[in-house]
Amino acid sequence: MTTLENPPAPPDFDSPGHQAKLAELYRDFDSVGMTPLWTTREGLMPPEPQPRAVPHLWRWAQLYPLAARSGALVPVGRGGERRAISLGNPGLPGDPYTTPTLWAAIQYLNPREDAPEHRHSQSAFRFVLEGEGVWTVVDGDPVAMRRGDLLLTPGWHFHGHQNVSDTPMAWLDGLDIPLVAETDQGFFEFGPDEVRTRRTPERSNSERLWGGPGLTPVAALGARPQSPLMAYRWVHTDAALTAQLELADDGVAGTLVEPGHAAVRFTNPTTGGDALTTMRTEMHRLATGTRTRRTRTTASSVWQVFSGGGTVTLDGEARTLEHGDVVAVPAWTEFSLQAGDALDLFTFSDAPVFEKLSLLRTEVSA
Ligand code: GTQ
Ligand code: FE2
Repeated sequence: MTTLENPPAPPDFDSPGHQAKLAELYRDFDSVGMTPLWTTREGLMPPEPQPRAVPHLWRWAQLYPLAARSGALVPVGRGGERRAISLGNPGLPGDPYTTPTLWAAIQYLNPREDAPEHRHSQSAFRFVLEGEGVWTVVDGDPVAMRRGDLLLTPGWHFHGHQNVSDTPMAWLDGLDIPLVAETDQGFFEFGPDEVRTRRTPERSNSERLWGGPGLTPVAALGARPQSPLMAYRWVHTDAALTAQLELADDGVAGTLVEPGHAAVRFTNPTTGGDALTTMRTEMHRLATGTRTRRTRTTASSVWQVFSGGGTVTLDGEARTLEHGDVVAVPAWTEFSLQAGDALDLFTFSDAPVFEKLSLLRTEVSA
């Protein structure tokens, strides 16, 4: 028995006998799949996020011609489902992921071409940099896709795309594919091989029901996690951004994010929260010459230049921005924008996920 007066002798940690026993312990841990925290903590619990994803910029001037080449060489049909080419982050080699949670891709449809219907648990949106002529049919509702529009395909809604025009069309797809894949949440189902309607109305049913300003159908009151509105039109987005800047110029307080910086978030009209549950979508406008504060956040994001040009600075490294360029911003990367002339950008991020989990942190510097 040990007593306070008679404690056991401490082991001699440096002795060859001790070292041999320790090596044997680690072998035995390993053979049953045990890993001691004391050898792994710094990788598992770093003092702050250390993303494998890196800041990266893709030039539209390179993306579009490559997508067009695939249009000439690769058919769209059952199986492959979409002519969509992901923008893979160089820090995540082997995975077609733009950030650890987000998929950004260029999708391309030839004139008179269809992409068949399917549905999946992954949520999706389309953002249209330029062009028109494609309708995306969401649960049977044809939704026109035109320049500056944001079109939603929330999880588990059937969707197919059809180009009814004589010109090709390309757009940016955003999905939560990496988040859903890495957490084993994915389900997928084929729909009809032929897109189920050839109608091409100006306005989708969803816009006719939900697209009035502040008007909720009484027959459909109540919060829904996903937005029932499938299209957010450029005419409204543009007007809202213009109004924010004009009102600020008129001395109205509280219209801008910061001086010269207008922004709108695309929201779910039944909750006021994000339009999609897993991705935040926003449009930003910087007045000529505006420089944003430097921020970093634990959300990862993707930005696309919609119009104008300027500079993005990521962890101190500045890159010029031109029409259509796409930028990946990993978690905790210091980020700022500078407008040359005026600069409009679309952005999406995984912020709603980490907000719900009380993990989201954001720091703003000067
Ligand atoms: O348009 O349905 O970029 O299912 C990736 C997966 C687009 C789509 C993508 C998809 C889609
Ligand atoms: Fe899809």
